[in-house]
Amino acid sequence: MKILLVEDTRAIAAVMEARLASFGHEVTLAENGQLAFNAFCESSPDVVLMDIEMPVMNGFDATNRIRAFEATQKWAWTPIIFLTAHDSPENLITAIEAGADDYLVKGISEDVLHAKMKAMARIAAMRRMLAIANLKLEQQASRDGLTGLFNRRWMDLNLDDAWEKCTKGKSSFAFLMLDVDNFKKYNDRYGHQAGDDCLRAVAHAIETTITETNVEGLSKDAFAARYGGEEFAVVMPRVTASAYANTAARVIESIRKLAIPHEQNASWGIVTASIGGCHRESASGPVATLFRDADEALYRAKDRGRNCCELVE
Ligand code: GH3
Ligand code: MG
Ligand code: MG
Ligand code: MG
Repeated sequence: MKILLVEDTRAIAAVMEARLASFGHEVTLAENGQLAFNAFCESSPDVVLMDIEMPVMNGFDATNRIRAFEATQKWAWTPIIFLTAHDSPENLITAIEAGADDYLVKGISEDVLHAKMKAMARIAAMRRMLAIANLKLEQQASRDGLTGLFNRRWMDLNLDDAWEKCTKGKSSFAFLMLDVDNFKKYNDRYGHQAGDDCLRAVAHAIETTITETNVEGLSKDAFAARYGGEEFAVVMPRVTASAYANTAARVIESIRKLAIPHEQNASWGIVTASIGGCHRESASGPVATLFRDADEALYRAKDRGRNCCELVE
């Protein structure tokens, strides 16, 4: 376990550090609250043993700063144990009120220290597992199970967010709706399993293209999502009109390039998609107008014969 030991009295620090190390823990030493806070941010320890009276910054203030820092992070709570000179109920109450989880008397026996650290190690291990599980759950909740792209729920949340920021900053904004052409016929001809594989490949092509345009600086913070069924969406905050048109053309081309055979898709013989898009020079008004405009444009692209982009300025 990684322990941050905060103690200004050298003799006490040396004894405790040696003991903790002999139990197999990795100890980082800080001699005041300020250094403790810095060390905390750098080394993310599993537990903090915190002296109270120290120069520069005392243990209460350091605990406050650590808790404030943790509040900006996900699922962060590191046990902080105050080191006090005396065993008294007041000490416990003060420690808990100050944001600590327990206190230890400095002259504590080796056995008790060992046992307390064992209990802390169990909590640390559980916390790590919980953090990993939470991260996995969050990823699952934001991703579409079939394609791995962001799902509709995630898109809605983040689209609203991005739109609001661009509205405030009067920044440009673009939105694309993509629909795979004659996909019902694809399923009918090749089966649903093949249909699923096709959607995965299409999703991957879209995502790769959007990543490339972000890397190239053509778009910034753009993302793709599975809108539902064989429909996908691309959100592009702060994008120029030409970059938006360029990205739409690239996405369509990346799907053609997959060259997935589709005998019943007009004369092309491969899987294609149509795109309807809209671009705002300066974001304003309700976000729903983006969906409406892109959707209408998509219908026009289908009417024009599919395998093309219909873009509104
Ligand atoms: P259009 O060119 O006008 O878009 O024609 P289309 O056949 O693609 O459109 P339609 O809406 O008639 O059919 C969409 C099809 O997409 C029907 C549905 O079975 C299929 N589909 C939707 N989601 C999935 C999926 O997750 N897997 C598979 N295999 N097929 C799906
Ligand atoms: Mg002290
Ligand atoms: Mg459709
Ligand atoms: Mg379709």
